[in-house]
Amino acid sequence: MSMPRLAALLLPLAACGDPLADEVLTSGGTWRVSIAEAPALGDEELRLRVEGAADAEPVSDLELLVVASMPGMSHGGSADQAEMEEPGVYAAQVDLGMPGTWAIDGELTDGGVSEEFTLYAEVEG
Ligand SMILES: [Cu+2]
Repeated sequence: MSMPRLAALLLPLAACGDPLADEVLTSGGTWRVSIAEAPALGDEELRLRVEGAADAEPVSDLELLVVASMPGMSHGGSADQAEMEEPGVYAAQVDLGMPGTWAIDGELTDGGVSEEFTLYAEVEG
């Protein structure tokens, strides 16, 4: 495929919302998820912060499934069940083995409510 055609395919994606958001609302609008601290290259732990979208209070005892992958590349992608470290802070096992932009896909579950999110972590080389 020629470069101009490739660029034309990618442009609509880039224009759709903020593609590099490090803080997002979950799919049903119940929670706000953000990167708790910028991860470093090779980090095996990624900390996410989860707050109620309405009250900005830390949310405890959620189930959180996290998958880190690099968009357009074949590495990453194994899911981990995150552990709550303190109210509103969850740590997931990931292997951020390459500098660049990582997509963090997650699913939060609280009883019968399950919502998804995607945010992005910038890993410095
Ligand atoms: Cu990569």
